[in-house]
Amino acid sequence: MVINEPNSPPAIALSSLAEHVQQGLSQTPKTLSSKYFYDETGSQLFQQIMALPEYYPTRTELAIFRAQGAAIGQALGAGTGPGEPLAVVELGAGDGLKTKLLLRELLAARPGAAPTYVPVDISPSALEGLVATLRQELPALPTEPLAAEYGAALRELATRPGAKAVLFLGSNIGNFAPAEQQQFLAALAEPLTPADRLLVGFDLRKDPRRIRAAYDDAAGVTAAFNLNLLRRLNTELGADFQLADWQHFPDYDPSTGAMRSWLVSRRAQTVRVGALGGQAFEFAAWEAIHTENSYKFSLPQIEALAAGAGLRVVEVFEDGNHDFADVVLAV
Ligand code: AVI
Repeated sequence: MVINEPNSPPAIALSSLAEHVQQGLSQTPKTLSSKYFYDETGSQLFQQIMALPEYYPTRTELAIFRAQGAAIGQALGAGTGPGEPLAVVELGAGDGLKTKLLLRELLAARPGAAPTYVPVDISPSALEGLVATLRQELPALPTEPLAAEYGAALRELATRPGAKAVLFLGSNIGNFAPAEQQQFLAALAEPLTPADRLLVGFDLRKDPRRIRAAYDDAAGVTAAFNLNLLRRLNTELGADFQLADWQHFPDYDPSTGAMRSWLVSRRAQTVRVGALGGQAFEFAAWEAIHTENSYKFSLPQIEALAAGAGLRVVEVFEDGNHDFADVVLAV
């Protein structure tokens, strides 16, 4: 987008981040997307979150893969002969820690026809780290990393020939608003053939206090992760957010499964954004910016979501506590 104002010298070409901030902070309630959490600092903070005692999803999904990795690997390759090429496309791969377990299973089950791993992530630094560890740990695995947003991953799926196993783990699906969850699954399903498989990780509904604590850890790492978004706007867009004037606030609604995070303004204040020509945004005392959804699901809800996206549930893998589910889907 280009803004041309009368008498203003050169037009300002806005980055997508600047455009997003202009739109998000002009609406009511104000909102910024969690997809912008993941600059280098944000990705590092997310790594720390995944190791926090309160943040159970990552270690629970890892436990599912450790206990049932062989069966999951089999379910993913079930539509494809062992000699046929298979691409494992992972959206939001991050450090790939959990996926390596599945990749090992697929490599062992397909001698002479190693799957090609296509990790897609918005963070180039996270991908670089992942590719470096894969080279050491799984040297036989052909890897084609893609530093891009989910839209590019969908295009990759639509154009890549051959059988595919698509991974969308970690309950990343919960970061979408409900209407978008179905739309996104439908877009993932669109290019798939009946031989392809989709594996989606869903964080399940549970004790609301445990859920809220996972997003409000005692060490304050999740607060730093949320606040890092404002630091990023200061650094990249020349905004003047005073971080001490903002408070991380998570809230969980057990009636809808909506886990939401906010940044709350501790006082009335004006923030200017250099990249928007110094545009000012007013915040009332205790006004909130919505920054993240992390929806939690029930199994019937997952079935309905899949059906609405044109997918059928092939198999469900859960931990013994029913905290998390990895669901194999097919068209
Ligand atoms: C990446 N995503 C699934 C995480 C979640 O649980 O929504 C991001 C996160 N936000 C706060 N803690 C973790």
